[in-house]
Amino acid sequence: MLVAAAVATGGCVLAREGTSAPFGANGGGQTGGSAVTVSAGSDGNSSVATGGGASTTNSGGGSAMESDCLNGIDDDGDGDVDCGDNDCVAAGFVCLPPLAGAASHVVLSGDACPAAAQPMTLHSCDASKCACDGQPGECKFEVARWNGDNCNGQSTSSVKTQPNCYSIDPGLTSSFKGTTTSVGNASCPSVAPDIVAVDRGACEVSGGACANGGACVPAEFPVAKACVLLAAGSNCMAPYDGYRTTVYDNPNSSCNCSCSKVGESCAGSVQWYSGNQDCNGPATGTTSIDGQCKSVGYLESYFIDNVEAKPQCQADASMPSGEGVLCCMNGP
Ligand SMILES: [Ca+2]
Ligand SMILES: [Ca+2]
Repeated sequence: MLVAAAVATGGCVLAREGTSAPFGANGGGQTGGSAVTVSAGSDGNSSVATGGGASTTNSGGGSAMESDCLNGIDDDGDGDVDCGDNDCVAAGFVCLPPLAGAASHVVLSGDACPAAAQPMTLHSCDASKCACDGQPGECKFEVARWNGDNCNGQSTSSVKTQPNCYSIDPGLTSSFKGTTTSVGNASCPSVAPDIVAVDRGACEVSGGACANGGACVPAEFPVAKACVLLAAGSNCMAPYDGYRTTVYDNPNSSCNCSCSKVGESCAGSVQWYSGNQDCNGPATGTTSIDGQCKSVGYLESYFIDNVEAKPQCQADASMPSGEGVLCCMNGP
């Protein structure tokens, strides 16, 4: 939007240069006066102009001043526009660096917009407010038991694949080793369908022109907070690579939460009992099924607990339209 405005005022520049061409001869005062009128009307930023010195100085014929550093117009007809004119540099105006492909310069303001910037609609969705309710899935497992420590040689008991209580008669010192395989049916339903979009407090910069294509802004402008608005999916490039966030200019939509499963992993354990053959009472100990040999000491029975897959869920938030990327020099 801002670029479009700059282009539009560029058209005014051309018209302006035409009228100011004869200014060196004798009609300088008059063309200078009409120039100020054109610039104020086309830009609306006359409040930030450096003053009414333009027409006065122009009529002086030779020591003209750039009267408005934010209008994209070469007010004094010396061929230099806004920040490209030393008059504006001397008055403290600075350039926000340009970035190829940027639709607008933007500043994130916690309060009122600074000079040369106006409120604009940019919302964001906070994915951290979306939540997923991970539902466990099934796992297959194989658990083997050896008499004695260290799982040496072929396993003593047959490989177990079902959750159950298994007894040993007589009780013996044992070691276990087991593996798990996820079936893949863990799931990640969303439990927060909609959240309110957050107003980013964005202000669109309507600064003047810079010779390098940037935006000319007053010295007090918070340059370090400057951002550019790029098309959805864009990467951030220096110097606007300190902070990247997805934003939306659709103010009427709430954020849609969604969840995706990025993986799942199995967890299960073997509990053993040294005082009975029925897996009764509190377990003497427990060990995880993780592919490692576990030497557990004397036992009379063991129980393979429910082995289930826990999903890894990722919450996402999005709005249906108006997506863009805000790239900033620094964080908000
Ligand atoms: Ca100007
Ligand atoms: Ca000029």
